Amino acid sequence: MSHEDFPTDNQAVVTCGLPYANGDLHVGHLRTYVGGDVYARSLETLGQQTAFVSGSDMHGTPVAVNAEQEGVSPEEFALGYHEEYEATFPKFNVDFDNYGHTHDETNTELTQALVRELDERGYVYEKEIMVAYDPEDDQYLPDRYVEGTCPYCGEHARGDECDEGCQRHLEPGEIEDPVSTISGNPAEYHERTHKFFEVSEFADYLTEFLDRLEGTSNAQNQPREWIEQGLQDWCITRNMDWGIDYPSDEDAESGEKAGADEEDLVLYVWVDAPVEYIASTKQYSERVGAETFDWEQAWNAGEDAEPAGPDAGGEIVHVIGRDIIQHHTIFWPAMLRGSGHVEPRAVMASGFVTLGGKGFSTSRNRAVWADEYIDEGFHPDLLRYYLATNGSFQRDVDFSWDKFRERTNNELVGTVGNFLYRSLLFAYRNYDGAPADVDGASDEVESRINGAIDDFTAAVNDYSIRDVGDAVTHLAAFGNEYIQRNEPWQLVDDDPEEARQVIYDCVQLAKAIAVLFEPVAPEKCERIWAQLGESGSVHNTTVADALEAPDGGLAEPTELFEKIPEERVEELNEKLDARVAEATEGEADEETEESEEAEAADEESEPTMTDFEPLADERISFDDFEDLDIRVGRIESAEGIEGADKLVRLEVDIGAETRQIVAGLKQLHDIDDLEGQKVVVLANLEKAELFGVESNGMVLAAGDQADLLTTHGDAEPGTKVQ
Ligand code: B3M
Ligand code: ZN
Repeated sequence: MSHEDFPTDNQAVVTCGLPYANGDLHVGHLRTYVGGDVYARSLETLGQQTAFVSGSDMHGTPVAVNAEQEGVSPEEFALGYHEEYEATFPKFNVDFDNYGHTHDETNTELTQALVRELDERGYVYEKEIMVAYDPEDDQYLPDRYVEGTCPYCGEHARGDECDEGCQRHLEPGEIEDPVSTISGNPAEYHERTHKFFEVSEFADYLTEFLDRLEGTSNAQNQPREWIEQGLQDWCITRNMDWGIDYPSDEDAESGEKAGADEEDLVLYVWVDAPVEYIASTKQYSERVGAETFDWEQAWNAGEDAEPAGPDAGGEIVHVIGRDIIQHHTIFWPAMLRGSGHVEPRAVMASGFVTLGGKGFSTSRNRAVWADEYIDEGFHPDLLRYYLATNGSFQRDVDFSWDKFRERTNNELVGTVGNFLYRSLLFAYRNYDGAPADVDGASDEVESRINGAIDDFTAAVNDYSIRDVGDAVTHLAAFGNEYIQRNEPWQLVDDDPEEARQVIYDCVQLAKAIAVLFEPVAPEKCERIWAQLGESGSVHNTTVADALEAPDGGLAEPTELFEKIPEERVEELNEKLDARVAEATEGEADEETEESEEAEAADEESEPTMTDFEPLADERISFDDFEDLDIRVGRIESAEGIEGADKLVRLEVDIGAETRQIVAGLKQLHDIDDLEGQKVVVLANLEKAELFGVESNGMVLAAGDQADLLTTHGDAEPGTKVQ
């Protein structure tokens, strides 16, 4: 790995957290997979050699408990969902180079080899611990087979995690008042010998690792706290038979089934699940050949590998949900380090998705299911755009059909689609393609495209897929402004040469949009590519192609995106409400909001919390605060900005002067109501340009809806806020 900017000369591996093979996928789940796919495609667009891999998580008690409740074997149960996922991801253009599962031979072998390596290097020891046991059913009760009281906060908790209280990972034997989730019988604690991985040995290493780690800031800050609180060693075996057997010494030589003599001792699911990242890369390598992608080089998984230095191997980027940060920034890097593998370069941890402001609830059918979305006839790229660009990756996003419609209609239809259609149609009708006899794009357009490439590259290096999308919508908004300003429909008669230049520029912009928007909207961009008469697939292009001369010939343009009518949204909202009502029919009327939340929180690894971004860890000094020049202002005038769905150009009186400020306010505020309002302005923010308009300061507002801050007394414009 390097810490150089992308693209580097190394191979990159982008992974997505493995979905537990135990239920249908909904829009909430798709955020991580769409995010990973957009990121992997963006790296490729920068020219970075990349493998994009994942697989289904087949083992563990989440799967075993559900299978038992349905009366089928865990293998049959999990394989069914695995096949469903394998078929669902491509429907959203989530295009893994390899999608495996944790129960296959590759993962079994690599997991056992990795554990053996940890053992040989002295990081594994045995310890007697108390394990919950159901005497009536004669069954051990690991993890989610047991529930009880959290020893740390006293809340009701699952055996492996305090999901309703303090969110801690719980080790076997920790939960108090244990009860079987299968039979409801009270459990006893029995003493059993288990294997422990010495995570505590890695505290210093992990502290340094976190300083190097890139990605979203939540993935760096939270684990620092856990390390400070002291790391516990980690029990890596379980008393059950569904899972990968703990490798015994003899197995290494004889290759026989491991652990036969140990009573049903398998590896904890969180040991073999992340190894699937390596296994899936290996399967990809084996399919395409090591010349194309060398998994061993990427993961540095040579048999005699010493602990790999921070610079060894490929660029590993893990894309996950924020509920599994601890596993990816503490346990997994320690496992990699302790077995001679490469450390991750970055962890991108996404926020959850809520539905109309509330949590998804699969038992109440309060969800937009992945298949349902497709069956409703919506194009996958619309949802990709929504999920990828609706807020920063680490924040929670809300999905609602209303917002989905609004963003599709304003941004995809109004900005991107509109520019492409009007300019390509003009070119097709007047010149039968890109105008000939033009000596390349104008300086202005070339520099705009270069600017978009710079923004795109910076976005990838900031791990911000939202900025990847924004780089393109801004370029399209510029295109609309450019064509409007130059009025080629007038120029065709007045100045035909100039008209040819303007339209050539527009075709060049369209080509650049196709190249740079492919990571977010791959299928739609293939269509633009075909309309542009370009050969091959836009998937195989890189940023440099954005400035290559257009092919010349054009196919007859058609509209790329369609507006979603308001009635459609009403219909979809009604359907959802009816479904929730049906699912909850017969439930007591007096059911409170609280119990709904508790029920929602009970869902398996579901994004259910409508919480806020965590409070910033780092304190700033009073001096730092004093550096902010915050003033009372009064809005003198307000007008919308063409091509931007939320932005408003304001003239704001801040006492000493009147400033032009661009603010995203249209979500909540009517433009006509803004004039005369008192606002709070950060006056010494550096200037920025938004949609081609200079913004000189920032108007403060709360939340995604941009609820404007104001004053309540008679503070005049210019008054300092302190
Ligand atoms: N199967 C899913 C979860 O806990 C879990 C992820 C494994 S990633 C290696 O959200
Ligand atoms: Zn707790």
